[in-house]
Parts: sequence; structure tokens; C-alpha cells
Amino acid sequence: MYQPNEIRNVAIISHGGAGKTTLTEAMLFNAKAVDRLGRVDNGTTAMDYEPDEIKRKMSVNVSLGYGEWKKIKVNMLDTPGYADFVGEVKKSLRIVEGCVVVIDATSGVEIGTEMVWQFADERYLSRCIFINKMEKEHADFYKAIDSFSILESSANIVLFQLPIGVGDKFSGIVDLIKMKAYEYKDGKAQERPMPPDISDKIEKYREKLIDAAAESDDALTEKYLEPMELSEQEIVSGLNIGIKNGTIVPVLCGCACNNIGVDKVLDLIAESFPSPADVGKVCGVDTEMTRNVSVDDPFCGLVFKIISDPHIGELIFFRAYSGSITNGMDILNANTEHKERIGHLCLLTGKRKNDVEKICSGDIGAIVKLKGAKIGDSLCASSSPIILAAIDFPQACISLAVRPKTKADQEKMGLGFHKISEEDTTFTMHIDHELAQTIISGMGETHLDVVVERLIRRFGTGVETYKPGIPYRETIKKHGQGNYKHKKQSGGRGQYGEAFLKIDPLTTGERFEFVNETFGGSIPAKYIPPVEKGVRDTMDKGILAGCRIINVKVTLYDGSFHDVDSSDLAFQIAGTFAFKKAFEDANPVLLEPIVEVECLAPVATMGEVIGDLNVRRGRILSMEPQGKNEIVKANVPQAEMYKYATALRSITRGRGSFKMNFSHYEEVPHLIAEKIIAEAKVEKEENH
Ligand SMILES: Nc1nc2c(ncn2[C@@H]2O[C@H](COP(=O)(O)OP(=O)(O)OP(=O)(O)O)[C@@H](O)[C@H]2O)c(=O)[nH]1
Ligand SMILES: [Mg+2]
Repeated sequence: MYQPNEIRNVAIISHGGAGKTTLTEAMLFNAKAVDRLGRVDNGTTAMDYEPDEIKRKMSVNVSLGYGEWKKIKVNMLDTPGYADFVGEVKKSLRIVEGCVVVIDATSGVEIGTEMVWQFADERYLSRCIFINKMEKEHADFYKAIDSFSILESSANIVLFQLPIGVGDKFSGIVDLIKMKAYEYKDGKAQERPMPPDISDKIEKYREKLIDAAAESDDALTEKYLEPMELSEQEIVSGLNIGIKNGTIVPVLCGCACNNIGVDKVLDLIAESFPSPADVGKVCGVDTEMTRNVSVDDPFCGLVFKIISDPHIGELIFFRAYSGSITNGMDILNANTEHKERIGHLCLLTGKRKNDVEKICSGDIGAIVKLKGAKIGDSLCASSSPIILAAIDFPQACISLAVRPKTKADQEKMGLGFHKISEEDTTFTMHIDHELAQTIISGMGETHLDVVVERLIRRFGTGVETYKPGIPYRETIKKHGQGNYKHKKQSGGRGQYGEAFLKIDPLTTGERFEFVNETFGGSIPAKYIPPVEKGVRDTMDKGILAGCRIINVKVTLYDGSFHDVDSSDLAFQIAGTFAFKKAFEDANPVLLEPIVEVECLAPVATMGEVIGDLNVRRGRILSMEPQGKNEIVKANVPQAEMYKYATALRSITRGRGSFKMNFSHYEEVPHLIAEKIIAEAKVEKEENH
């Protein structure tokens, strides 16, 4: 059992493909948590175990692994780097004290690096940088270091190591603290003589490192200014202060796939990263409520991940913040107020479960089955409720319509998507009743592809995606009139009802008004509601293109009836057809929903972003600078926003983001309206 000061929780974050999973695998291997060094390329890693991860050779979900290093329990969260899976990064960063930012030595800082760096900044997380793939052709350590300037970090990025050789000549590292050089054999560092050819660099960066150590601590600064030499211990202690408070970001390097330099990453995490105990206290949403990060306080923890996998079962992952949780204990979900007895606790490395009796403050583990728990819920000792801040997830930005391949799959599809949305908070599903479509939304096309594949794999439900419909509307532009006499007298009791309608446009809003101006009993009072019903039903069904009619005032001003043959139905029919005639007389038009789009993109790409919005029939409302970015607001027809997330990502090379909300309805330009009306006719005929 580990005390909070013997635990380190770290997320491994980066741009896609920089080597996070490979690095995590090597760390687990060095810590003897796995007995072979798995490879992403042949699908043998402990972290990327899901079939969709193996197939794509990339991480899709955050995976948890742990191992002991120098008597410290290191919990590692291997996150996905692809932008669509940003939700997984967000949940990981919510529950760790530190992170390792992996950088590919052949490409330096990339867009995904900037994004995760910013997320880590938002949570004031301690971090180090690992420059990976040093042995690869075109690897360039110093160019990668230069690229850090893009990060605009307020922290001091300090080299703790220098590489010996590069590309196929890469053979080891120089430790600038210990002033020792190492070569690697089977993942193990072996001391070697200092490389003479980089002695200038060693001197230069060692000096910078000592400056950084001295700046972190007043006592050291004084001593340094005297000037007196700092001992190795003093340098380490100065650097550790800086790492823990986030003012120093150490840079290490190596080659994860050959297990070079990975032991040094573990050393740094174990010796210098903050432990849960360093954080000391956690506050509830109600800031008056706090818990000490100690095993003596009542238990509280936060649910950050849920999986229900046919092979592993249902698991609720949580981070313990105080006290301890044991099998057989009653706990309270403070968000749902549901109490439940804990039956089965475990720790995980990938999909491998290790059952335990107890999980203590600071640690990360999972509960097998827990009713109704959602991501972001707080679990606590039943007598001491506390709600911790939930996890801040980004809004979904792309939507698709889905339908099951067979009718029998309809229900399974709904249940399956619902289950997936519980595990993945950036995925949502809803039913658009007006369009009679099931709509799924997520963070990008790949995200939705993964979800659909998962549905097929896990729930055996075949589905296909298609472009979601647009809730067009119909309205009128001028006054119109129409009347209709419904009369049938063919044996037996006949049918008779006649209605005269005037219709006028209403200004805005989805309004409808029905006024009865008949007089002298031309239509008996009891037949007025059936006329209105005929009108309303027609308005719901639409006339031009089968879309709901809005903004119309309908006045019933005359009519006639028959003592015997009149009926509710006859007047309803009269209302329907009188309205249709009046509508056609009133210059009917099609309206389309307009959304307000707010795009954030680098100034340099703004020309293209605006050009693209113009092509989408957008109208720019405002532009405002924000740092090196600009925010542009525009009104754009919803119909033109299909897969916009993908387009914006490509225009801005991944740097742009956007939000959109419904704004209002506007008339569809004539040529486009004609096309929509023609398509609706074809569809109606096909359905009959
Ligand atoms: N040459 C070289 N290749 C590496 C190294 N580390 C990882 N790779 C390769 O880089 C590719 C991506 O590695 P991953 O470990 O999956 O990278 P990741 O950051 O986890 O990727 P995502 O999870 O998709 O973001 C794989 O083909 C790895 O074999 C390395 O040190 N050197
Ligand atoms: Mg990965």
C-alpha cells in the first residue's frame, strides 16, 4: 500500500504519433509491470489494446498503467494525440499532478503539442519534455529545442540532458546534473566517458541549468551570487522546487522504441515530480468544503473514465483524493446521491486487472460495476459528501445522421449509442423528431467513425451514416386568400363544410395566430376548432417542400354549413384546402436556419477562413484580434456547415476551432429553394 507521497500520477501527452504509447510501454517494461516490450506497429502494446487502436495503430482512449520505480508507484495515463480524441486528454489532465510531453525529434513542436501544452497550462501542471525518436533519420535535437519558442511558455525550459550523436549515430545521453555520460544496452544505462566533441555545448547548457536551479530558491540565489559553487544536491533541490511549482520544465531525450533514456524519465518522475501529497488539499465545488490528501480524511474520489467491455466488464475508473476505499465499504455518489456497497476494486495496466482490497488517497484505480456512475461524478464516504469539480469537456463540433441497416437494429442502435455516450462524454446522440432522424455528434469524422465501428463491434448493430437533414421552414411574404367548399352527397349521409380564409405574414418568431371573424352564424361555433385543426395540421406538414409553416396569421372570415351533412371532418377538410389555396396566393417562400459561427484561427489563415465562409454563403459580422489569433463571427446557413470541422482543420492546419449556435431563419435564395422543393417532390413520390 502506497502513501500519497509515494505516488506519482502522470499523463503522457503529445501530438499524434510522437511515441507516447511506445514510451509508456518502455516505462512499464523498465518498471517490470509488463514482461515484454510491446510494439504499436504490430499491435502488441499493453496500452493500445482495443481492436480499433490495434487496427489504426494509434491510441483512441486513455489507458492506465502503473509500475514501481525507486519505491514510488508511478501511475501512467497514455493519452491519444489525435485531435478528435481530445476528450481523453482532458479527463486525464484533470486527475494528474504532472505530465510528460513527448516530442518527435524529426518534427519538433507540432500543432497537437501546442494544444496539449495549453491544456496543461490551464491546470498548472508540472511537466517535462521527452524528445523522442532521436535515432531516426532527420532527427534534430537542437532544431526541436528551437521550436519550443512556438509554445510561448512562461516557464523556463531547461535541458537536463544532451544527446550523444543523432540519427543512426545516436548512442546515449549526457546527464547535465550528474555530469556523466551514458550508453544504453538492453534499456540499461552504462556509464561511458564524456564525449569530447560536444564539450562546448555541455558547458553552455550546464551553466543554464545551474542558473535555473539558483533562480528557483532565494537561499540558492544568494549563494550563487556570492559567487559560490552549488553542490549537486543543491542543484537538484533548486531544480525540484522549479519543477514542482511549474517554473522549470526539464528536457530529456531518447528513443522510446529502443528503450534509450526511458529510465531517466522514470527517475525524474519519481524524484522530482509533485506527489498527491504535495498538492495537500482538494476543494469541493463549494469551496468551503475541503479534504486533505491524506489517508486519515474521509474518502473522496472522482470518476474520470468508464468502460463496459465484453472482455473486461464494466469498470468505473476513479482517482482517490482523500481517505481510502475498501471492498465492502458503502460509498455515496455525491452527484446522484446513490449509495452502494463496493464489491470489487482493482488496479489496471491496460486491460489486465489486478484485484485489490483497498485503494488509498492519491492513487488511481477502478471499481467493477457501480450503478449510475457518470464521468465527472464524485464518490465519497457515505457520511461525508463532497462534490469535486467535474471535468471540462469541449463541445462536439460535427454531426451526422445515422440509421440502422435493418429495422430490428433500431432499438439496439439507440441503446448502444447511449452506452457509448456514457463512456465518451464528447460523443452525444439525440433524436430529431421533426426530421425523424437519429443524430450523432462528436469531435471529428474519425471520432464518429470510431464510435460507429465500436457500435458494430460491441453491439452487433449495423448502421450507416448520412448527411443530417435541415429543418427548413415555409412562410408567406404577402396577404393571400382562399376558400374551399367540401361537399359530398353520394348516398347516405353527405359531407358539407365551407371555409373562407385570409392569411397574412407575421413578422418574426415561430408564431401562428388564428382569428375567427365569422359573423351571423355562417359557421356554427362548434365547427370553428375543426377548421383551425385543418389549418394547423397543414402547417405542420408543409406545402412547398414538406417543411413546417411558420409566421402566419390566419383569419376565418366566412363560410357555410348544412344542417344535416356538416361534421367536424368536413370542416377540417375545408380548413385544409382553403389554407392551401390561401398559402399559394400569398407568395410562399422557403426559409432556412442560419447559425452564428464563431471561429478562432491564426491571423495568417484568416484570409482563407473568411474566403471559405463566403463560399458557404456566410455573412461576416465581426472580427476581433485575440493574441496571435483572430475571432471571426459570421452568420452562415446551417445547410452549408456540414463537416465544417474537417474543412476548418484543413484550412488552418489544425489550429482553428469554432462554435456555432442557431441564430434565426432567413429566406432561401430562389435557385437553391427550387432545388430543395424539387428534391422534396421526388422524395414524396418515392414514399408513396
Ligand atoms: N524511430 C522511432 N520510432 C518510434 C519511436 N517511438 C515510437 N516510434 C514509432 O512511432 C509511431 C507512433 O508511436 P506511438 O507510440 O503509437 O505514438 P503515440 O504518440 O502513442 O501515437 P498516438 O497515440 O496515435 O497519438 C509508431 O510507429 C512507433 O513505432 C522511436 O523512439 N523511434
Ligand atoms: Mg498512443
